[in-house]
Amino acid sequence: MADRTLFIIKPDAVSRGLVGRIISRFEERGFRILRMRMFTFTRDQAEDFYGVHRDRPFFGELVSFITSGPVVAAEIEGRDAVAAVRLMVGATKSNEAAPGSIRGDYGLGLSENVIHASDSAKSHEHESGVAFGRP
Ligand code: FUP
Repeated sequence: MADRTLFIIKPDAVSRGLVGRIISRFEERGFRILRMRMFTFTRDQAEDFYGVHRDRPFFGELVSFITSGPVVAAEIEGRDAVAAVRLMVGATKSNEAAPGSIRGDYGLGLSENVIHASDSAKSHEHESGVAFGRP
């Protein structure tokens, strides 16, 4: 199915100068960039973005990390976008992510895992509302 998803290049990857390389991977894989935005999450935006994790013990750390510097959000379109992009991103923990996946190739830790990608059409809708603003 051709569909859409969203990814966020996190502050660790932006500060390490990995933006171009990461975007290229998606372009080379045939995804089309629909819109892209560089910004820094406010605390309120981060708490909204990661709302599903609100009651988890790592929530505070997650919010401080994602607000710690600029991110690049992109909405992309292509075949099986949600599932294919999650596969390209790799496992949550960088040390468990397969070589060849983005986290497996660049990730340095659990918070510092380079990239976020929506895990469903519903989270894509919610997350792109936070990242790009709701109409
Ligand atoms: P993912 O979908 O792979 O980005 O992972 P999750 O949605 O489960 O987690 C979101 C973020 O929370 C991860 F990128 C890293 C962080 N996290 C922790 O810091 N500790 C945990 O135990 C699990 C996730």
